[in-house]
Amino acid sequence: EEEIPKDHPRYQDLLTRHRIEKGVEKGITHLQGMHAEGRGSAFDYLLGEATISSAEEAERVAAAHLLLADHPVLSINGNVAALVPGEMVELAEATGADLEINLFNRTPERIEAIADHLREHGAEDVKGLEADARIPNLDHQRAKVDEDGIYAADVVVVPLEDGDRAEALNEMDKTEIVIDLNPLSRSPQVADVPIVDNIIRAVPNMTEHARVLADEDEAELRSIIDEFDREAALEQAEDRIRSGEL
Ligand code: PTJ
Repeated sequence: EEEIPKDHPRYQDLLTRHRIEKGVEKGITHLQGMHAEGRGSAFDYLLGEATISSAEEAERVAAAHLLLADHPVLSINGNVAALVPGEMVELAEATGADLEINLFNRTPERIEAIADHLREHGAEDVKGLEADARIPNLDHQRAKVDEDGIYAADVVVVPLEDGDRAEALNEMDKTEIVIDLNPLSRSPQVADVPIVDNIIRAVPNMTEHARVLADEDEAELRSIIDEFDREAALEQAEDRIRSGEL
């Protein structure tokens, strides 16, 4: 990371790419994660590589949900672990959430490598290793969850996956916060709170909002949540991408 000059016009993009490459080398990120990164990078380019106002608002709403939750869980895959390990640990600490590894390409080796990586970044308790429960109506590896983790959660943060798990979690009546640069991918389309932003910007913003909102009472947090319009947030992101106006 030291090799990338900070004043390079595409510094953040290069940094992201570099972290994913390192993740693959370390056995954390799946090779498919590089394709996922390429997709994300293209959408980020169209968004001006900046947090648009509807995403900023969604990040604040997400923080309010996490603070109000009885049992919030942040889901971690190979891309998330490579890109924002320390930032996820900080968000978990600021909101009292658990961290749970959940992989599409699940192998014991990757689970171990990601758990170690999160611990190196300060995580004390990492869930997802037991996988003693199943998300109903989902027939792939992402269905494997911890009974006292995602299975029991009331609010779940689901970053960087275009898939059917989001829908299956919705059917379990969980509140879902999705981080995905593509507003048309399936997960943000079904999320209660779609955050169309780069995870590199989104997670520190959510932590910052959580710290600011930590002392608010329940009624105030509820009103922040009630004022949020998920359709409008998705629409603003799509309009921005289609218009090319930054
Ligand atoms: O680690 P595993 O085995 O669980 O596999 C994880 C990947 C990411 C490989 C798997 O979930 C996958 O293939 O995902 P998709 O279908 O490519 O979806 C990833 C979504 O994340 C796409 O919609 C991308 O636009 C989006 N995305 C990629 N990078 C970022 C991003 N969104 C926000 N921030 C990013 N940095």
